[in-house]
Amino acid sequence: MDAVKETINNALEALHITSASQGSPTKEPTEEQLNELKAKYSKAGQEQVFAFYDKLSTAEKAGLYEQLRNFDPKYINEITERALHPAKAESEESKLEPLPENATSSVLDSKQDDLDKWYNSGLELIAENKVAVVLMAGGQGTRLGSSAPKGCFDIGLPSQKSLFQLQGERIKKAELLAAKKHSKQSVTIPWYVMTSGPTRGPTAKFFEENNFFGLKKENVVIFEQGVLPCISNEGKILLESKSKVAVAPDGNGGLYQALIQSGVVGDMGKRGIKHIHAYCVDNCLVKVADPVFIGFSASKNVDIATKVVRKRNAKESVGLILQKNGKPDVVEYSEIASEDAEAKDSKNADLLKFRAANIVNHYYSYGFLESIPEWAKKLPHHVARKKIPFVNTETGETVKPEKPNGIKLEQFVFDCFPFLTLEKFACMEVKREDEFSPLKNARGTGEDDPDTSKQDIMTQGKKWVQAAGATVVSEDQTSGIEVSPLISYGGEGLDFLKNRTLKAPAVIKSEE
Ligand code: UD2
Repeated sequence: MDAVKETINNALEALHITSASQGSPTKEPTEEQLNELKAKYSKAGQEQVFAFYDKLSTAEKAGLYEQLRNFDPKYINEITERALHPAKAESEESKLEPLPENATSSVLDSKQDDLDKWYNSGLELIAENKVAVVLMAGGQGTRLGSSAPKGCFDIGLPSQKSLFQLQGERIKKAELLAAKKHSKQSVTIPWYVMTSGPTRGPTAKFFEENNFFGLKKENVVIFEQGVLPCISNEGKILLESKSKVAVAPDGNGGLYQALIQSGVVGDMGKRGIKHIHAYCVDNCLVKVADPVFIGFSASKNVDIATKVVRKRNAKESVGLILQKNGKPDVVEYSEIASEDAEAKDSKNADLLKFRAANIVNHYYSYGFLESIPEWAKKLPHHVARKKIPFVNTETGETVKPEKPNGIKLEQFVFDCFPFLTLEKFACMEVKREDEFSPLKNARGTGEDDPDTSKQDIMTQGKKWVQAAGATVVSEDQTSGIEVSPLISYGGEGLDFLKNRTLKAPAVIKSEE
């Protein structure tokens, strides 16, 4: 049986798909190992996790031991304490300020030749195989109500393409544009896909079934972020069953540890990667490996750059990029004080003072990712109060709570921004209708849902083909044109449509 398992694991390994837990452990710990672990948990006041241990089967004992061995209960207590009672830095009440003008650039009012310069230098860096992409796809998409990973979601395009497919094809097109411009045989933009426990299997399967969306499978690396135990309101680690700790993904800030522990940063180093684009899976308009953004960030010689759009209104659920104590920072929508969210620009009362909306669209220098081990442990944890099903360790019964009974600890990907000085940070404002349409809510919500995602893609494609000289006719104004990313990355290369009349809705998937 082990030989077969070995063969399967080797095959998965070769496909860059290693199961996080290489099959569940079947070996029970020795008496000494068990007692050592029990002592560690008792010392941290977390001995309740062993409440049912003696009555478990051998496999269950091995599984629980293996899971508990991977946590440090003392560290869990520390981060819980810090998350629940953040240390009030002496200048905690310090004012939040928008970023200074010189830390930001806006595509909205950049000169065309700047945009062209950034585009061309970005394409050159891609052609030199120095650019990689990291996709954060560990979120569980609870608000969307779909059980599958968000990237698998079909937003209803005529092509029925998923978000993963759109993104994979944009990578392919960026490679082709760079190769053509620089007369290269082939160019590679490696795609590192971060998943979490719940999304790993289905994501790996979806990529396999779709043949990596036309990319070479050795250039698509699926890796997994860490998990953290769920904690009761009394600070106790919760059990999901008698033999399993309740855990949750450690937030998109878990990206940094995962990049190191999964060997992704090492792999980037081997490939000579210097510039990394990291983005959020649910934005159907995302410009993956955007040459303009890469060129802009490289030209500023920064460690981190972030794309923002203008905040829709004071209530929009987006983080706000700003400065705090002279450092770049982001205040999440779940943590912003309403007076800050509502504050108006001192020079223009029609504008929000804090309007640089975070869209989880970041650039990193390779050097910065190499420095992760120096600061990853300093990344704070945030508290999400949740209803967490658990086993009562006194009675042994499973409880499905009616109201939040505990917390999930998560890290935010932008919490490392304050580790930089403003000189090593840049911010690029882009047009919302060109680059941001998040899929957050279930169909029918009317905002940030599958229909708004589909509409934004079709409207963009219609704008592109009209700009190329085509005429679009349609029964109703809202129907648009889907342009395959393999035909056009950002609206370029559509001259073949000049003087053509297109009946919307339609898909442009070839150049005939
Ligand atoms: C995120 C941003 C918020 C704003 C908004 C815009 C963070 C912390 N918050 O809020 O500021 O930009 O998006 O749409 O970035 N993810 C993981 N692992 C996890 C949790 C999330 O990979 O454990 C990924 C998730 O798959 C997605 C991205 O991180 O690609 C953002 O996650 P979300 O959609 O849950 O974040 P949201 O909408 O609360």
